[in-house]
Amino acid sequence: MMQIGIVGKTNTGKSSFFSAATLVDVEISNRPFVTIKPNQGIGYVTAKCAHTDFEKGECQPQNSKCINGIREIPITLYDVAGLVPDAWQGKGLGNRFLGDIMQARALIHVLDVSGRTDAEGNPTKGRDPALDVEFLEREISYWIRGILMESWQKLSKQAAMDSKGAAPTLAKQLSGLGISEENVKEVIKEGNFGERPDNWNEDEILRFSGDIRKKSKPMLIAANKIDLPESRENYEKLRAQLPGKKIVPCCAEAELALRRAARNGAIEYVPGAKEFSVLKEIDEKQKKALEFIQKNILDVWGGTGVQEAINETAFNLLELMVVYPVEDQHKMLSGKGHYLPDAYLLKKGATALDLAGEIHSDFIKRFVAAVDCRSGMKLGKEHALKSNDIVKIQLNH
Ligand SMILES: Nc1nc2c(ncn2[C@@H]2O[C@H](COP(=O)(O)OP(=O)(O)OP(=O)(O)O)[C@@H](O)[C@H]2O)c(=O)[nH]1
Ligand SMILES: [Mg+2]
Repeated sequence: MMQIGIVGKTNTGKSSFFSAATLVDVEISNRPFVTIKPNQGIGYVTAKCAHTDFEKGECQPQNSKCINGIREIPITLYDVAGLVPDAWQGKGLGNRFLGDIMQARALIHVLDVSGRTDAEGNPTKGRDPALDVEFLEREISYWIRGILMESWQKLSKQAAMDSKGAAPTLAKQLSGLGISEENVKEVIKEGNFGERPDNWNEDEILRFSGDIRKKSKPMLIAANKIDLPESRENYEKLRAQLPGKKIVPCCAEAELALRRAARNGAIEYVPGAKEFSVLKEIDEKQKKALEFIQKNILDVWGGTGVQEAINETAFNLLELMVVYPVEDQHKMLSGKGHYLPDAYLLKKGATALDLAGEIHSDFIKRFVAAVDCRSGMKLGKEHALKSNDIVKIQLNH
C-alpha cells in the first residue's frame, strides 16, 4: 500500500492531522514532543467513483470503500515525532525517526501557519512560517547526506569507477529511500553533477542530497491552524513567498471533530465535503463547536483541507490516477461477481501491462491484451491508461 509520511516541527498538529485522517486515537496535546514513537494508520485517497458514470447503481468495493459516490482507496499514513532545528546533529529527539518515513512515497508537511509556535514548539507570536519550510527541507537533505556520508570515501570511489556511471552505486546506498537507479541518473544529469562523485566537494554533496530529497520525498504543505486569526494573512504571504510549492490551507482540529462526530453517529459527513448534516440531538456545546466549524472553516475554505491535502499529494504531487480492473468486461464484475470491485492508484501514463503487474507480478508474463470496458476497444501492452479507466486484462493460462 502506498505510504505517506506526516512531518513537521513539533506541536504543529501532525497527530491531529493523522488522527483526523485515520480515526486512530493518538495523544494530542499543546506542548512539544508529545509523539515519540511513530503512529501508523490507514487513510484514504478519494475520487468520484466510476459507478456514478452508469445507471446500474452502487458498486461493490472490495479493496476500497465507496461512500455517497466517493471511492476511498486506502493508503498508509505515518505520524512521526516533531523535528527541531539541527536534529541532524542529534538535537531534540535527533532525526532517527526520519528512518520511520524512509519508505514514504511523499510527505505532508504540517505547518503551523498561525506563526504561534517557535522553532522548539513553544508558544510565540509572529513567527514567519516560511522559516519552517526552509528548515524542514534542510533537515531532510542533511539526513540524506548523512546516509551518503556513512561511507562516502569508499562509495564515491566505487561509483566513479563503475563503467555504467555513478548512479548504480549511489542508488544502492539510497535504496532504503525508495529511490531507483533511474531517479539517481536523472538527478546527476539534471544537476550537472558529473560521474565522478569522488571529486564532488562538500557543497555539491549537499546539493545532490537536496535534489535526491525532491525526487524521493516530494512534499506538500498543509498550512494548519488556519482557524486562528493571523493565519489567513500568513497563508497568503506564504503562497507569495513560495510560488512553486503546493500549499493547502488546513484545520486538522476541525476535521478531527467532524470525523469523531460522524463516528458517533451525531452527523453525516464525508471527508473532504464542505458541509455535514446533523443526524441526532446534540448538546449545546457540540452544536456551537459544529456551527463554528461550518461558518469559519467550511464556508470560508470549502473544506477542512485534510482530505484535500491527501488527494493533492496523490493526484498532483505524485501524479497518480485511479483505474478499475475487472474480469467481466461487459458487466464490469470481478471473478466473484462484484461490480467494480477494485480501484488502483497508478502513476499517470501507466500502461495496461503496468496495471497487470500491479494486480499480480505473475500477470506480466501471462498478459495477452487488455480491453477498455467503456468503449470495448482492445488495448495493447504499451497502451497508456487514463484516469477512471475500467480495464479487463486478458491472460494466458
Ligand atoms: N487552532 C488549532 N489548533 C490545532 C489544530 N490542529 C491541531 N491543533 C492543536 O495543536 C496542538 C498540537 O497538536 P498535535 O496534533 O499534538 O501536534 P503534533 O505536531 O503532533 O505535536 P508533537 O507530536 O508534539 O510534535 C494541540 O493543542 C492541538 O489541539 C488546528 O487546526 N487549529
Ligand atoms: Mg504528535
